[in-house]
Amino acid sequence: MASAARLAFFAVSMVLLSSVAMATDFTVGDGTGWTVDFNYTAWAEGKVFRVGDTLWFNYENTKHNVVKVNGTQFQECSFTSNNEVLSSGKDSITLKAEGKKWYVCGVANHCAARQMKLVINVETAAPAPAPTSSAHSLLSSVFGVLIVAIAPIFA
Ligand SMILES: [Cu+2]
Repeated sequence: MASAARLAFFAVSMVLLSSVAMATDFTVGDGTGWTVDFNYTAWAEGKVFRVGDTLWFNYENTKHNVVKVNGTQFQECSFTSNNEVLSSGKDSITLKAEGKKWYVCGVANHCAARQMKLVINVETAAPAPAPTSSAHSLLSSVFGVLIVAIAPIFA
């Protein structure tokens, strides 16, 4: 029984480990980065952004920046000195709350004329995923072992 109990403990540990929510890092524009004439709407399409995930903006900081704006400012490509501006060239933004987030480039006409604008919808943090198939099959096999180990006791 001792080894079966150890196996069961191991299986439960594996399931617990696999249910730790995984945060995702997104590089905006992937290999292209944050630059002019790239369709960030298309880039964001189909991606699921969740609280805890991180956006990375990679760009030449002499040519671009990242301005956090609201929906109206996003539509109009207008913002004020009150808007937060990131300008390191390698900026990370960890998504802290649900809802829409808007980012534009504040340089020249990059927002209005060169597509440097990104809107995403942030969803709740990832729910604990179902056990992965490997952990699941491990668990099943451990139950199998347990039953085999226990069955003789009741036989
Ligand atoms: Cu720009």
